[in-house]
Amino acid sequence: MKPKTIDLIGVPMDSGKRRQGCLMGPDALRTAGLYAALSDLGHSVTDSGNVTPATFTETTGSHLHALQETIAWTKALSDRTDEVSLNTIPIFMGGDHALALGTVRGMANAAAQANRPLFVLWLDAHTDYHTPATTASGNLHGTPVGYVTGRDGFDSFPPIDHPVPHDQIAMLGLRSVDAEERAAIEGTDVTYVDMRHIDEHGIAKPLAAFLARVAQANGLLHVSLDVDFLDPSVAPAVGTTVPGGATIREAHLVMEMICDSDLLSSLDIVELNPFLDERGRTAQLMVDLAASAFGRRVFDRPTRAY
Ligand code: 4U7
Ligand code: MN
Ligand code: MN
Ligand code: MN
Repeated sequence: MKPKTIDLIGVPMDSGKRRQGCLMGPDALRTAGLYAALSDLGHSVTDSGNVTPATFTETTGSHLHALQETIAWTKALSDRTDEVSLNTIPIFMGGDHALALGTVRGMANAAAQANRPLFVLWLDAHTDYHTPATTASGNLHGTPVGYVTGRDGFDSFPPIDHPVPHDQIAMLGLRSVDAEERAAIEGTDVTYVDMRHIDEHGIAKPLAAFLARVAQANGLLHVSLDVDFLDPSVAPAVGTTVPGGATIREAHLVMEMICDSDLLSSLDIVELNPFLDERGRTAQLMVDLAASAFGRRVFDRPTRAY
């Protein structure tokens, strides 16, 4: 992989759900050595510090948790992402998954400016396809895909000028989908790949097909990596544990294939809750996965004969 310019952007955001702790995520990723892991691979890395939202006044009486705070973060993050030059790959160090309301909205605007289609790879146990009207938990980290695809009901959020078309989204690792999400997403062209499909056919096939479509369309690729994509036995530092997730090797393979495609234009690492971690192992795993996406290999090519 050719040397890249990478911008580490901390997003100490915790408003997307009630269980707190993701605000420590950026510092846990720093402590686990994200900067050094990427610069040791020959990339030019900057740590731009943390984003802060504008001031907000929380309203009460809504079934949505921390609505105003999440709106403030969405504005701050889409403005920050709008600024990113397409020659730089931002890595958004979360923070919970509600940060993707802002990062994906911002990347969709940046892609539209450059006249290129934005593709989104969603690595998650969940589809995160709720709207404020359908979420039963009221936790907005379950809504970013609903928002960026232009679903109704996000009234006080910044308007979606460039909805991401459903057929430019692939979700891998699914195993917890609410009835309303399932009903809404089944009629769309989203590529949704659940764990059963991965068990049966492997993770490489659907990913290779998606990456080929991105390349074919000269698209930008935003990858959103939710810690709960992985099985909680190997990635315990997450509030929403769902058993039966991706293995360490499946996750590395995804990252290695993303690297080989040379298509990655932005990355979220989200839902890391260091308060729930075991001696930093989940933070370390996330750093190692990021390194795989940026070229870390045992060998550059397989052995010739065996
Ligand atoms: B995450 C959930 F009900 N669907 O809406 C909800 F199962 O960013 C979970 O993927 C959402 O971790 C999980 O609260 C959001 C629940
Ligand atoms: Mn998620
Ligand atoms: Mn999830
Ligand atoms: Mn979660």
